[in-house]
Amino acid sequence: MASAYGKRPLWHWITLYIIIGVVVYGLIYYFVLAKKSGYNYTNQQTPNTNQQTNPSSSVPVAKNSVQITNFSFSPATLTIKAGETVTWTNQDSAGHSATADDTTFDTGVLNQGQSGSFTFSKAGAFTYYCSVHPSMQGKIIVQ
Ligand SMILES: [Cu+2]
Repeated sequence: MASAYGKRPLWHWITLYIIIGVVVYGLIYYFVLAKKSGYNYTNQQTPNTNQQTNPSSSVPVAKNSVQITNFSFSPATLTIKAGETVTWTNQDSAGHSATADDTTFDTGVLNQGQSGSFTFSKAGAFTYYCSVHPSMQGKIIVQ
């Protein structure tokens, strides 16, 4: 009698624990998954907009730079807006300058790695050349 009473509650307890365990685990798993999928939706949208704004915001920084390489200005013609600054950087081992035909600006002779800048306040087309090598020519269009 005593052993029969002792075995039955044990099986009941084990069965109860398994059922409760499965139900509780299932509920927790369901809510965690539902929350995670909810976060994933916002997480997928936020990095996408960040990736779209980062490249476009880095473009204007390099927009108004002219590289002097292989005895030429690159780009040879640069279009900017009034009030913007153009920076010339000499990549050549030879010295170069960016000197305006109408003497509006002159960077002076730049050695390798050196830069010169000029801020264009007025609209117009400004042709320039290298004072060391006059055959090197470029153009800044200010809108
Ligand atoms: Cu030059």
